[in-house]
Amino acid sequence: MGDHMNTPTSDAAAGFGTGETAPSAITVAVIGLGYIGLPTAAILASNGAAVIGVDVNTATVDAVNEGRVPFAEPDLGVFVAGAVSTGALRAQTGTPPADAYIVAVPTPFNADRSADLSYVDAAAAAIAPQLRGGELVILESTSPPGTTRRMADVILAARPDLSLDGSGGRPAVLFVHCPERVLPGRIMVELVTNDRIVGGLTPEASAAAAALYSRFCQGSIHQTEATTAEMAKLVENSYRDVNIAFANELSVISENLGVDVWELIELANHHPRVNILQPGPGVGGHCIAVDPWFIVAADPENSRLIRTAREVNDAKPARVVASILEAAEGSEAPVVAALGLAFKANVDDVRESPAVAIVRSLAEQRPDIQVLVGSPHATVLPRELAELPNVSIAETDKAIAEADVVALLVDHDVFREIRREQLAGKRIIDTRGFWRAWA
Ligand code: SAJ
Repeated sequence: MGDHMNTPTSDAAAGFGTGETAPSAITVAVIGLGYIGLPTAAILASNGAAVIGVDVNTATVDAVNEGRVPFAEPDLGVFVAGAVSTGALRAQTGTPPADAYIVAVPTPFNADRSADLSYVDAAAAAIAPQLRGGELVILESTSPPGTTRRMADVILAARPDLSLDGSGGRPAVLFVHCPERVLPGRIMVELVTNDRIVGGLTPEASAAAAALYSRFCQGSIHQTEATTAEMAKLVENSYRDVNIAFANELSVISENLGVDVWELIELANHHPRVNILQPGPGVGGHCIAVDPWFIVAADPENSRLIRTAREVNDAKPARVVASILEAAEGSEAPVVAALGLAFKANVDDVRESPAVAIVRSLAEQRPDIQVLVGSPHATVLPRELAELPNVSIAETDKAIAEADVVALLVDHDVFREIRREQLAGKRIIDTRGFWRAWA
């Protein structure tokens, strides 16, 4: 492991860019034009590569070919429109021949929380017939340990005339894992400024991938082997999950002891080696709430802390629902204002959002409770909530005015405008410590 850390760019990298000279012409196929694939395709196309974006969704392909972006991400539209207009970027549904392939397809989890690798397998099967030898095949999708090797196995099983390392006189294909760590909302900036990890199945593969990314990445590019690179991404998000779970566990213990958890954490954090994160209504999003399970699945017996952290964070929404129900006791036909639906502050993304889970559970358990959702970023309810008759969306001030119980679920900045008088006489469930100064 790590035996070829920081190896200098070798001859194998020739053609993939970097060095003192200007990057040579290269064709890159980016498979999967989602939140990661499309920005990567656009930035490569803006840095001298001829890029072909590949997606199964014809609406996505059409949008890109018209220079449009099918989802919201600052600055991405400018890059895509520019690259399409110069001919550096185009999209299609079929996988073409190319010098390098970047696979950025979804890796969701199955009902048993094992990873669903069917999209990776499909991408590998489509790449295999196009290879001649010498190409880079890069997996960017967040993946369980061993997935890069699995992708290589799928491809080399279909192409026994090729190899990993040129053995037996068969041309080599360069397989690499290169995890993305960009923050949605800042993708076009962080693609350029973040450090990257490239983990090849061979040192030559790592060096070639480092050369390709150096076309646009201004951060350090760290070379390692594939499983370490796969684990690095999972470990970063698990580290955060475990630390948030510690804060969430403290919030439950503190409530039982009658202690203000935010004051407790603030005081403990005065210690020079203590830095506790903030408790909340649970952990959401499509990364931190998902990735730790890939580690648990890889070694269930030895990942007790990581699994328990997930369970602690996943248990938090039910705890919030119980607190809201307790606060609603005694009101006839109670009205609850639920403030915020997103998975975190100041974004509109509701994927795996604990706030959505809380509203849904509350409304399903108690049809007699009216839930008014005050959500600055949403004008319609997400699908999970839309069919519930006792949930509706309302302007925030109106929701508060009509409520018996006000539950703050997301710490959006706009909620700072809520005045103390508006909350007078209301029972408050403040999952983010937003109003603790008023307590
Ligand atoms: N949260 C808390 N308390 C905290 C911090 C966060 O309850 O003190 C909650 C948030 O409200 C949210 C969840 O955790 O529900 C996750 O939010 P986040 O801001 O911690 O992370 P994400 O999911 O937006 O992005 C993460 C980032 N990873 C790390 O910080 C290690 C990002 O760099 C990754 O690129 C991204 O996951 C990803 O794509 O994997």
